[in-house]
Amino acid sequence: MKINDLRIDRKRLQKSLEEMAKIGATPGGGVQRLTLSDEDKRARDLLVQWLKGLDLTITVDEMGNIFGRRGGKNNDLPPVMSGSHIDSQPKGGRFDGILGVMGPLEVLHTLNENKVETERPLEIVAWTNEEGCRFPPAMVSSGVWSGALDKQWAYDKTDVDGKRFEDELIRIGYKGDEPAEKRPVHAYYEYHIEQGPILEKNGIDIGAPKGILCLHWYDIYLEGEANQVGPTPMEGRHDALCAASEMILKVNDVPEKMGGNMVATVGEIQNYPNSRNIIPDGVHFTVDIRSWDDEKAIQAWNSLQLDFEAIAKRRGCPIRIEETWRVNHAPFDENLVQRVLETADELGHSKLHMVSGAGHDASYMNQVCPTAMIFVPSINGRSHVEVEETTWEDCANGANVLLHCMIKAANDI
Ligand code: HGY
Ligand code: MN
Ligand code: MN
Repeated sequence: MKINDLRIDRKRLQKSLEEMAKIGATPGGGVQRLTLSDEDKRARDLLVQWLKGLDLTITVDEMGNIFGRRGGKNNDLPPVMSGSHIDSQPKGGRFDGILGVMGPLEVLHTLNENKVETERPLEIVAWTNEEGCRFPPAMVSSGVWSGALDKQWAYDKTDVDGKRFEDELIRIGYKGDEPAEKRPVHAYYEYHIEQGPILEKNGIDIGAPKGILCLHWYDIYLEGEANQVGPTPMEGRHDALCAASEMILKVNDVPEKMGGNMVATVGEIQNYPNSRNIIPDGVHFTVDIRSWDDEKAIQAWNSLQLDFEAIAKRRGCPIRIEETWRVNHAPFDENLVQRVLETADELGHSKLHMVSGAGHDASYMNQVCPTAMIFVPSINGRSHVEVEETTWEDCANGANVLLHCMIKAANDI
């Protein structure tokens, strides 16, 4: 068969996604595969089994990143790599991340069965802890691998139950020996659902992001004064939850205050002692700010800090702020992005040059090698929810674009 006529096996891709969706399946039709959980382990074991079935050389590194390598004619050349993540949000969807692992798996399967040889080796990767919900921050393992984050700092991160990242990695048997250190990669493609409404709204098959917004994460801790809600007058209370409430609305207002092209969200909050007849004396909440303009995101944060300090002072609730994590916006390699657009064209798909509001491991890979992404539509623009959905046809379309982008890149000399 001529290379240009190669297509992935749509049914096999669908079946692999359906198999993975059974691991951590939730009653609402989504998945819960929190990073380094038993469900994550089962999905990893299944992936490794499938990688072995394709005769790939498998390595697991110190961060639990799983690599599968398919040799080329010249194995001294840096590989073409494609991957994403297996872990999910607490009530996540059946496509976020896993499509970007099953896609390249299907690509390699298609190349094997058609006995296609490429100049360069090809590698599939499943990055540990892309979501960052159990162990903040997100994309931590591609961050360590790319040299942007410190391995020990990541190892010492704890979840709400105080379990350490490294201990959980050992517990599930995926703390590998391979150093989690960058090495030359010729091109990195990440295949992912859009997780937003744009492609569907415009009736477009394939998205080619020009890059990913910056992501800034902060943690805010407030101290109040607990007391019986009945006898304690309103005057003179130090109610940590009221202080937090005022701050949370400031977060919601800051994008407009900064002139737009920004999102800011409080997604997580813990309130203590969280009893209906005790005035709260402790609150922790998170802040997530994203923009294409790194500087503007920092200005937004500086403005919020001033607001927070003033509210904390007025309410007599001492505040502690942690600047948890920042990753700059990631402008992708223009040649690789152009290749996605051209390949979509060649395959007869409509395509759109856009921006990714969601963070991906490609944010860090973009710091160490030429990087681009391939998006397919999210039905109703929903993601990080159990109803996350992409049609099987769209899944196949994106995988075919990935197939030909990888072949072209693997034959670049
Ligand atoms: O936060 C994100 O956008 C990604 O899901 N980690
Ligand atoms: Mn994802
Ligand atoms: Mn996600």
